[in-house]
Amino acid sequence: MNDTSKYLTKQVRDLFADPGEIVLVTHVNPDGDAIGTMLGFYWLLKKKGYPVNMIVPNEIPFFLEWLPGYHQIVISEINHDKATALIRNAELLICLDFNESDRLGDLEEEFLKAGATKILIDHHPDPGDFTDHIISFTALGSAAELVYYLAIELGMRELIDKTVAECLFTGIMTDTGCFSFSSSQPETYLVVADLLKTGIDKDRIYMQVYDNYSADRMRLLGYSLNDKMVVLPEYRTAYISLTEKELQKYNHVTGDTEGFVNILFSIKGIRLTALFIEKKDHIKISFRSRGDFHINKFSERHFNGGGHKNAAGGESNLSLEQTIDKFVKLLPGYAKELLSG
Ligand SMILES: [Mn+2]
Repeated sequence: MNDTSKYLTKQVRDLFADPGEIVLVTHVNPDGDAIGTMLGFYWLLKKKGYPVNMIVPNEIPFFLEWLPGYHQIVISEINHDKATALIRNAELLICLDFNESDRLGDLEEEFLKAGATKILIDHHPDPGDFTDHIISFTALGSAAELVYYLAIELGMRELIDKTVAECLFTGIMTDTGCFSFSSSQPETYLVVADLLKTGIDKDRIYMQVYDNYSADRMRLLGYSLNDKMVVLPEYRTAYISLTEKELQKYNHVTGDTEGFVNILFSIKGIRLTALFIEKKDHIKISFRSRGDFHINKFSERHFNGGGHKNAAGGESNLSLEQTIDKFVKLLPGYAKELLSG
């Protein structure tokens, strides 16, 4: 092991010499990067011979189910007692792909109470101060790419086999929208090249993630675009909203609305997109932007959310109509930013 690590500090590297019980956690509504990163790291640590477990706060989208180790992940929403016990017994708690403790959902309290040494491994801007160590690299397009670099610095290069590579590739692919954004750094492709050398079938991975939907989901997409899409050319904005009832009508399952918010950029000139989903007790919002419009700051200020410069989540406790009304009324205040460039 060298001492010229770019991504790891010596203290964190030392923690991995003899870590004891490791528990990996990721954020609510986990996406391809959250799960790919978690599983990639899980297999690395397991192959190294370390005791390791994984927890997510809530349901994982079905299109990630084929990933190796998927069924080893403890879902707190379903098995809260087990998740709690794992957190209590952990010696090393590792947070992957998120930057604030409230992203842990119903695990937050238990996590903050836990006596374990805590490490944050992430690529979102402005990481909160809730762990003992922070490994945060916001220039990276995915947490999976960061875990690849950490593996190298931890001397685990030879442990990156096909299983690990499938997981990390999935994280990089999904968080860069198949290399369409957040993937301008040449290094990302070197990582991908190295992962491909393990013999993974990237076309199969693509199909399993993106070409795996039900006919109902396609009909929901058609309905959303035809009946529910609102375009506001004067603010270069487009959005879709869906009620619980509408989702039920199309037999919605977690992951079905994945990608809806990005499709809206196919419209010429659009700079800001949003998807409003009615949940039992709140409205879940996905925001996307193009160019220099910092959607994470917008969401943080108005919708209790956060994320990346061009992709962020948010939520609202108002009704669906009130939430949309609030959103639309905010746009004139941002007209200058939305219309410039
Ligand atoms: Mn990510």
